[in-house]
Amino acid sequence: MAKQMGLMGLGCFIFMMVALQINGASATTYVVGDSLGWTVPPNTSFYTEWSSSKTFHIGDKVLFNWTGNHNVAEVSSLAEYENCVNPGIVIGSPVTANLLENGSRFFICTVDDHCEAGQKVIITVGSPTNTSSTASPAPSPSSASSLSFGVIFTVLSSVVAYFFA
Ligand SMILES: *[C@@H]1O[C@H](CO)[C@@H](O)[C@H](O)[C@H]1NC(C)=O
Ligand SMILES: *[C@@H]1O[C@H](CO)[C@@H](O)[C@H](O)[C@H]1NC(C)=O
Ligand SMILES: *[C@@H]1O[C@H](CO)[C@@H](O)[C@H](O)[C@H]1NC(C)=O
Ligand SMILES: *[C@@H]1O[C@H](CO)[C@@H](O)[C@H](O)[C@H]1NC(C)=O
Ligand SMILES: [Cu+2]
Repeated sequence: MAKQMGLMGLGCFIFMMVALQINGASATTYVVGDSLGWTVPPNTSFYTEWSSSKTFHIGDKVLFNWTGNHNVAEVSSLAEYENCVNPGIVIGSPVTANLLENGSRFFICTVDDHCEAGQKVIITVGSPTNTSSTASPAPSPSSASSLSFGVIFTVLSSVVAYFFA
């Protein structure tokens, strides 16, 4: 009995380790703009370049860090983002957006003309949003997850086989 409990513990442990690997144990917090932070950028493509240099995953967070007179507002569409439409609601500071699902989130600063000057960013999780006619094709689904599921099944079958042997 003790031996069986031990085995069960081991099985659960292995299962959890593999499951963690699937979910990507390394959830990352990204500081928007890195060392520049959240401010009026040196050029209007700054945050677009910053964002496209990252690959965001479900479970990651983005942190807006600023000093001085800025804010963060989330708008609901690419059109509102492009037109710097002020939603009338700002998110309190410090602002951390939790990326809980695939898709694009649109963030702007509504102070003065900061948004028009490029203080806005699109955070896309999963397949890229069609933000231009030159939108790159979605990355093909990686074989990594199916591989990991294969590992889970192998491990589980081994544990089960051990029990019934
Ligand atoms: C925008 O500014 C950043 C930081 O100074 C620079 O690295 C980048 O090349 C600039 N992009 C353009 C299109 O000028
Ligand atoms: C936020 O910005 C300040 C400087 O403006 C910097 O000292 C601090 O480390 C930043 N915080 C994070 C979490 O990056
Ligand atoms: C999110 O998108 C990625 C890449 O497109 C995909 O592999 C994954 O299955 C998606 N997850 C969900 C929950 O839709
Ligand atoms: C992507 O955007 C371009 C230009 O905005 C548009 O012509 C095209 O139909 C869009 N493609 C998809 C798949 O939405
Ligand atoms: Cu601002």
